[in-house]
Formats: sequence, C-alpha cells, structure tokens
Amino acid sequence: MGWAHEPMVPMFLSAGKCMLGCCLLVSACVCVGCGRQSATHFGVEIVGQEKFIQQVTKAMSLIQENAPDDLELIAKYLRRIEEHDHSGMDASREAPTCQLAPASAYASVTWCAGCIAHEAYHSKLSQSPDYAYGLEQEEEECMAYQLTVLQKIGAPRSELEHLAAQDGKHFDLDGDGEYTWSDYEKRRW
Ligand SMILES: [Ca+2]
Ligand SMILES: [Zn+2]
Repeated sequence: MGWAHEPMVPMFLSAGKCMLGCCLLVSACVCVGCGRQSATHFGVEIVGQEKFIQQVTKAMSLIQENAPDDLELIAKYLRRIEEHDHSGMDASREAPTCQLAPASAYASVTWCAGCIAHEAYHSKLSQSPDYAYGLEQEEEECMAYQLTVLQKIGAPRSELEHLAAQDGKHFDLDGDGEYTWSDYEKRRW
C-alpha cells in the first residue's frame, strides 16, 4: 500500500477546467467500461465490474454490522460509488460520487471500507456553505474519520498503522504546494 486515501477530484477550478474534468471522467468511464454493471445497496448505486460491486457491498456490509451510524453517514453523503482509474470524491455531480481505483478497492475489504468512509467525509464537508477544499487540513480530518471507521470494523493493525503514518499531504503529488489536475492525474490509487 503506497497510498492512503483519496483527495477530492479537483472541482474548484475554473469552468473551463471543469469541462476538461468532465471529459477526462467520461473517457475514463469508457476505458473501464467493459463489463460495467450497476447495483444498488444500502440506497447507494455501485457501478463497476461484478467483482467491484461485490467488494464494495462487502465493505458496506462490514460497516453496517460494526458501525451502523457511520454507514448512515456514508449513505447520506455518497449516492454513488464507482470503479475508476483514480480514486477521489466528485461532489460536483447531482449524485455525489466516490470513485475508487483498483489499488484502493481491492487492497482488502476493510481498506475499501475505510476509503469509502474517507470520501464520504469529504462529501459531508463539501456541503457546508462557502466550502473550499481544505488541502492538508481537510485531508487530516478525513483521515481521522477513516481511522475511526477502520478501528470500529476491526481493520488489521498494518492498515491502522499505515494510515496513522500519513501526514495529509498526499494530495500534492507534484510537490508544488497546490492541488491541481496535475496532482490528480499522477495518482496511482
Ligand atoms: Ca501540486
Ligand atoms: Zn482525501
């Protein structure tokens, strides 16, 4: 696991960049489009390969069994979870969408569950009026929430330690102190 969690899809950029983002998202959908299916569990639409739907359903069931209040929060702030080539939260859509890359979704059921919780927390924060992506501080808040969920669902110690060792700067993959499409495109998770 060289990755921890998924910063927001950059959505604070200009309208022109947003259009670009939509095109990127559409092309990504096409490229993973083969065998895509859709199912609804816990009121959340899950879109991806059959094994993705199974994995996400297992992750959500694990949260429901061990942390029902957290599943309620997740199902409130995520209306769709889809397989994608980069992980992140797209809160700009009508259905707030958590995107998970294979590295995030298939690492383990517990890790998948933690990533979903992390993205749901971004979505929750993004619904405040005057919201602007909070970079490192926001990532730390989402990671703190992710950690509580991982603990409640009995994630292995290695995952708890891996997450606790992160510093919230993972959004800035090119190291320029800002969060842009360049960072998003560099994600391998
Ligand atoms: Ca950057
Ligand atoms: Zn994040």
